[in-house]
Amino acid sequence: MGDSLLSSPEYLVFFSLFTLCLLPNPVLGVTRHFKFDLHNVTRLCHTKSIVSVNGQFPGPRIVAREGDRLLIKVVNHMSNNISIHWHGIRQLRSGWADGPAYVTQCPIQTGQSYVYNFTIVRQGGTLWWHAHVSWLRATVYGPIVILPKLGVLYPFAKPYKEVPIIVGEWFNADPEAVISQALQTDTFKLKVKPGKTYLLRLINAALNDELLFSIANHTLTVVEVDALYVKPFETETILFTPGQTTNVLLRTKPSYPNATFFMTVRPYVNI
Ligand SMILES: *[C@@H]1O[C@H](CO)[C@@H](O)[C@H](O)[C@H]1NC(C)=O
Ligand SMILES: *[C@@H]1O[C@H](CO)[C@@H](O)[C@H](O)[C@H]1NC(C)=O
Ligand SMILES: *[C@@H]1O[C@H](CO)[C@@H](O)[C@H](O)[C@H]1NC(C)=O
Ligand SMILES: [Cu+2]
Repeated sequence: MGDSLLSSPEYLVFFSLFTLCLLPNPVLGVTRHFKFDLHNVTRLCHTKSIVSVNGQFPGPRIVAREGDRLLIKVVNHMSNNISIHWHGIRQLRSGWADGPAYVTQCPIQTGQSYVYNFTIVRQGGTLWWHAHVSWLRATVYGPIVILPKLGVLYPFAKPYKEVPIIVGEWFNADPEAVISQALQTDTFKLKVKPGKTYLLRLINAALNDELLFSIANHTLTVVEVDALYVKPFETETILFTPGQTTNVLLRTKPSYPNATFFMTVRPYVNI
């Protein structure tokens, strides 16, 4: 009689491809440990206290390679109950580490801790983490940088330097004011060398604003969106919505001594 389904070569090829795709490949991955201590801090000359991780705002940067396991111990020293969400991480078979309070876990109560345990599978680029309880997301967030596996190259030319840029909102007198800030600085200036390629890891951590990002007299090459590498394309302006991340290449001018170019971020306004 005819071949049975199981002995059909097409089926076998299909099946083995399928299993290859489904199994995460942690062979080269390592386990990375992080500790997040949640406290109140003051910032930007105001006595207003905000919640932060390890006293930093924006919070600490998580840097890992595709295939790595992350063990992140979050200790809550505040009066609020809290949980942390790893925005955009696929959480294959680790849904309980995703973080939304009352969805995948109870919030971490005052004085308690919780260890998030997950592996980064087939993702690369930039993501971010943030608090996932009420308004705390406004100040509790930071970047997740996912590098390729050891020995694997980016699917584009190696950049001269990498710069994470988190765009958030700061609520002082003007609640609509949007500030752009590099890690650990209040105003953001990027000093660059001529004729080099910089990889900008852009994160929109604003609560509500779609943002337009551009650099005067320069085009940007988009190489990754939401931790997936894309076919590179050029654009003068990036539009990214709250929660979105993107990696772009910035090629600096070959010779422009002492020139300054404005880097602008503004909310999209539809009048
Ligand atoms: C932190 O700041 C908030 C708001 O200002 C305040 O209610 C709280 O008591 C402070 N302390 C702790 C330990 O959370
Ligand atoms: C934190 O959670 C506990 C247990 O659900 C609850 O009793 C407490 O009121 C919560 N604290 C705050 C500040 O919401
Ligand atoms: C993390 O999860 C893996 C897979 O479920 C498990 O083998 C490991 O023991 C966990 N580690 C910790 C510290 O919970
Ligand atoms: Cu999110």
